[in-house]
Amino acid sequence: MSTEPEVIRVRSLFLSDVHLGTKGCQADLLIDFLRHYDADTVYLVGDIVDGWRLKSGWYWPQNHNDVVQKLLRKVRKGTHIVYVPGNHDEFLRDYVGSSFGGIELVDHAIHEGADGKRYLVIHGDQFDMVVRHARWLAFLGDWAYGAALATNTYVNIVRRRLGLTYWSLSAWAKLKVKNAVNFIGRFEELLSSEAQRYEVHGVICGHIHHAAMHDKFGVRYINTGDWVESCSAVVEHYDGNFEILRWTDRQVQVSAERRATRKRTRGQAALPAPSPLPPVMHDDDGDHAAALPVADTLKAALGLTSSDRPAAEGSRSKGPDNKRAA
Ligand SMILES: [Mn+2]
Repeated sequence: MSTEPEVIRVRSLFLSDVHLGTKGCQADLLIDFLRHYDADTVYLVGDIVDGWRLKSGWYWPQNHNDVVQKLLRKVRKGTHIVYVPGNHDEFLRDYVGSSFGGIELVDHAIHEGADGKRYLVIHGDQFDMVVRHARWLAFLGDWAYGAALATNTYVNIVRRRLGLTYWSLSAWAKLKVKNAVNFIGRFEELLSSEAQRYEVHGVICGHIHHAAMHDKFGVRYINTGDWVESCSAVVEHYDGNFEILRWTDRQVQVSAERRATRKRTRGQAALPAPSPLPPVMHDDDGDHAAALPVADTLKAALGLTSSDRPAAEGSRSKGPDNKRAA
């Protein structure tokens, strides 16, 4: 097909904070990105599906489903996909050690780069509480640090039970604009020290929706950004170099290239128009494997299945001679 983009193959691809299931998710841009990039290994670094939001109101448009199908298709074509759940998709933390459609769910991962350097791959929400109270914790020492990490998880379990949304560090930091830079710095420093604790060369994370790559804190710090605002991803090329890609920038370039291609194609001798094909699912890549029922699986994992199912038909309980108490 003439409109098929030239695919750039990379060694690894890191994505986080896609927030499927929310209106803010830039699913179309992500689908376009996934058409342009293929990788040996894809790491999904948390908050890919927003379980918190889905639980309070089901929102699952076709293009969100397409993102998942696109990833599953990559698995079928040989890509190794590793999913490290974050706080918004923490319901998947119950499934760590298993896999979904070939996507491997893990608590955290150690990525070995082309140059042999090792990186801790973790979402990063585990450090919210520590970032918030960094000064106190530094004063109180290791014990308090450990306690804060535990409290972070506990507070959010309680909030979830109460039906409250996850307390979001990034949203909170944004509200306190003056301090946002400080919070980002603290987060980066903490994640870097976590990498040192693991005795690896760096950390690859997400969570704060702020793509970055530097060595300010003694190890390499890489944040993949998000697909709500910045539409960024991190790739590792075959030479071991990492690169942050911002698809909102690239998108402009890509659509210009596409327009140019279309113009060139139009200039060629017109061929008789082929008869239209019947629509085949929503996968335009000629892969006709049965689509996995992603929405049903998500509902089941979120515990939404039973309440959403209509009552069984043909039930006698509605019959007039049924005298059982309700
Ligand atoms: Mn997060």
